[in-house]
Amino acid sequence: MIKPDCVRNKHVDEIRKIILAQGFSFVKEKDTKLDVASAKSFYQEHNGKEFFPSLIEFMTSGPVHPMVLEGEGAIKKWRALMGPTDSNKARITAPDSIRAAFGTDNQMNCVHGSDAPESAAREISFFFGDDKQASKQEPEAPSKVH
Ligand code: DGI
Repeated sequence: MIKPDCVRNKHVDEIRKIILAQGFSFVKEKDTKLDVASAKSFYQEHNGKEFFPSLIEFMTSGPVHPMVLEGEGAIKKWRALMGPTDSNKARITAPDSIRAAFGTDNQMNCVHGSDAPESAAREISFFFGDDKQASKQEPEAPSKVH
């Protein structure tokens, strides 16, 4: 997911190009905005932490661009491409990462990535579960009338 800071700063196209150049393909993507309840649900594992209120405020401050990426070892590969959580640390330890290039600090860090297949499944369903295209069933063949 491209977060509100990077959507606001118009980095979506540039980040999409980086993603494609790394060999990922896009399965789904959309522009949307998180409301407070959705953001709290998305980041439920951080509920109760000292930074949680400001994280929710940031994540609801503008549109986000969730994407479903496909590729060999996609979860690990995307997390490496994102870089570490803190963009300032990323600039030192992972200078070629997206957070190093476009992030500001440990909150406004431009991108999110699922950290395991289970969270990827949950997060894909969170953003795209009501996607008509995704849940579209082949229409049943009409039964023949003899
Ligand atoms: O998987 P990550 O996004 O790299 O990191 P995470 O799952 O530990 O944390 C989720 C988000 O929460 C992270 O992208 C930014 C925010 N966050 C994490 N640690 C801190 C934080 N925000 C602030 N302000 N301070 C923190 O220490």
